[in-house]
Amino acid sequence: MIEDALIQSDCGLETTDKILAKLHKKKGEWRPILTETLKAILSPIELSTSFNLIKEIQQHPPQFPYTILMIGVNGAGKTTTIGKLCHLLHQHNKRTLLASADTFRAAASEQLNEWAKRNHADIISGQSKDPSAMLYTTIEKGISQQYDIVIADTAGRQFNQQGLMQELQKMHRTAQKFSPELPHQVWIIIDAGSGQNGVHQARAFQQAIPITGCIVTKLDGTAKGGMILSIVDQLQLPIYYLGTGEQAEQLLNFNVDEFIQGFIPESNT
Ligand SMILES: Nc1nc2c(ncn2[C@@H]2O[C@H](COP(=O)(O)OP(=O)(O)OP(=O)(O)O)[C@@H](O)[C@H]2O)c(=O)[nH]1
Ligand SMILES: [Mg+2]
Repeated sequence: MIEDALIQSDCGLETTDKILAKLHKKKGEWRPILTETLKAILSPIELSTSFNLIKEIQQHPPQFPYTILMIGVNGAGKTTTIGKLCHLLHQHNKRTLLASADTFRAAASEQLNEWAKRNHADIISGQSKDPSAMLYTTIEKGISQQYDIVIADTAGRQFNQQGLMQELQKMHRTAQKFSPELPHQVWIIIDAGSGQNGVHQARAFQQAIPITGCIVTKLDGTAKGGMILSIVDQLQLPIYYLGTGEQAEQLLNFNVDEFIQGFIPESNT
């Protein structure tokens, strides 16, 4: 029964087997054992529970703006999540500069511009068709005008589109031209509804570009979020934020204990 529940929650076969093996080894009430097992799986990313973007910005050396690349497949929620981050940053009086490096569609820039305007972020858009050139110009301005943070929106792409994956590598190299520390973060955005496919996406993107963390969106839908367990179990990627709706405030910090509490059913049915 637990096996069905785990698979239905998108834990995936491998991670489900691992959890079941631990449950079978130990005797006693299943609930505390399951809690302990999930805690052990999530232990490599325990620190992401205390991740605080505002503190990170304050603590990193000020010569460069804190720089984040947002990547992922089409429609995962990259642009929306950037909008939510702009909201958070503005609340903490941080000056944000966005790079609209999704140069594929005019509508992509408009959407990001809209989020920027509503949340008092500045944006560079439309100056070049080359995403790397856009990123370069943005970081350059970020440095000269002493922005706290630069966030780059990228076009959605499928991981088998080699040319587009190389474009991400080029963007990464472009950021590194300023300093080997840049970009400070490369975050992959994953739709919770994509289930185990989300884990494949993260693995494939990870092979192209050094991902530093993950944001899982659309947890307000029917998805149970078990894929978070497999992302951590199989890829050891930290989860930094969860998206729980389309509004600016609907972004939660990831918290291991809260996640486990929400994941384990209240009663043994
Ligand atoms: N319910 C819900 N919808 C979300 C969430 N995050 C994003 N969305 C919606 O998902 C859709 C796609 O979001 P975008 O932010 O445009 O996704 P994207 O990754 O930028 O898409 P592309 O640029 O086309 O690759 C939009 O309708 C968003 O409103 C979330 O946490 N919950
Ligand atoms: Mg987008």
